[in-house]
Amino acid sequence: MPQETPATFAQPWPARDDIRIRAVQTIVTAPQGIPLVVVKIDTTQPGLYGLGCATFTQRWKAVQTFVDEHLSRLLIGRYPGDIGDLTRLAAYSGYWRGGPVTNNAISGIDQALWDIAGKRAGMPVYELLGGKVRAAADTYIHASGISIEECLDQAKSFVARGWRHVRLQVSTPGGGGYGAPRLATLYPDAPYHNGWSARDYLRTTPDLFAAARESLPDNIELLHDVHSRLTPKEAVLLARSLEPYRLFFLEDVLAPELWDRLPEVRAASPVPLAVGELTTSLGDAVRLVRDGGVDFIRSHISDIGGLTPARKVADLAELCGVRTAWHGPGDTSPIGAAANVALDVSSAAFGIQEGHIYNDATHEVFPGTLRIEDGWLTPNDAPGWGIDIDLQAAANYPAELSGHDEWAAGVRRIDGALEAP
Ligand code: GCO
Ligand code: MG
Repeated sequence: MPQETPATFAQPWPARDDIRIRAVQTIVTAPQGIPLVVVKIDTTQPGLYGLGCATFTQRWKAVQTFVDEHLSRLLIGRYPGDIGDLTRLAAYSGYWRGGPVTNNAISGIDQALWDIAGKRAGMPVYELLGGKVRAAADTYIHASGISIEECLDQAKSFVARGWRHVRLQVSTPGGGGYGAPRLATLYPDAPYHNGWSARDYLRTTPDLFAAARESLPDNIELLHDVHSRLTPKEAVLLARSLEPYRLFFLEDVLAPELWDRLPEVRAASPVPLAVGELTTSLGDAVRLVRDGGVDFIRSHISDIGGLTPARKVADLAELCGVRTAWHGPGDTSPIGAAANVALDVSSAAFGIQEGHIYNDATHEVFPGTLRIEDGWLTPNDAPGWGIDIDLQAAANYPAELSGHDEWAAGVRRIDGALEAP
């Protein structure tokens, strides 16, 4: 049972009833080998609790401490319906704001409070947001391979299972490639044998898409993730070389440090650009949408503070003609995935949703986890997120430190210089 802490911070105004936050705890579990962080908020009403995604898989211990030691005492005794005030308090009380640790901690609280609000209203969260503007969210899925052939075989199997959008990644020489298995080095004489070469990546990537257009049905949409590795000029060269293959989007051509250059790259790019999984504040996301740097905004919503800020981004995107493609990889808990879908079906700015196939163990830990069917994600109609957690099952999958550190340590150019992972 979560530990009960005495109320420290008084309710600032009379609440409309006497339900109060009783306990706040983080749960860390790794049913698919990836540490997932979830915040559980219990209330004084027996059986009424909420769950929120706080997954910063690489630094989960920091998020856990942040919630359990710093934020929970601000919340105990407060009325759970004051979501705006409670999340602003969580942010302002630290004085310095933003960043993935802070925002994931706040997101855990924010999404758990939305879950409670839905359960109290007897409504799914998408309905609290104004209700559906579409029946379901179309998703894209990741196909990858050590060779072009292997990648396209996987893509074909996804198409056969109903997907209309497939992201293609193929291995590049050395250990630093993104999104596909490691390949033996081609650079035995270089200072760092397992390095990654932007030059070779730019030369070979169009071959993958040329082959895809020849062997996949013509109506299938193709996507690709660069993972922040290029200079602005290289980004334009890649985008132009991919023009004949009609990409749905080209993702993360530049690292966040270079985002000021996105408008010029976008202006010169014949393919739509998707950016944003590395936004770590609402302000970052707003600048990308407002300043003309992106065709698709794809924040990881717990990294900008949860549903409350993300719905503002969705509204701004609608007004600016930008579409959403919320980040939804395996380091998003099923609660976070449900939050993505609640936004997807309730926002006119929806573009596409990144899909992830959760394994059986994840379904066991999180009953109600959404399943992609024929490429579509349909929200759960149960109140709140409609997703539960089995604490005993969660404990059967203890988390270890993320393997991302080991991988990132090897992402280097062939001269040995570290590269953005
Ligand atoms: C994506 C991403 C992820 C990230 C991962 C980092 O587009 O899905 O780039 O796969 O690399 O979330 O932890
Ligand atoms: Mg990405």
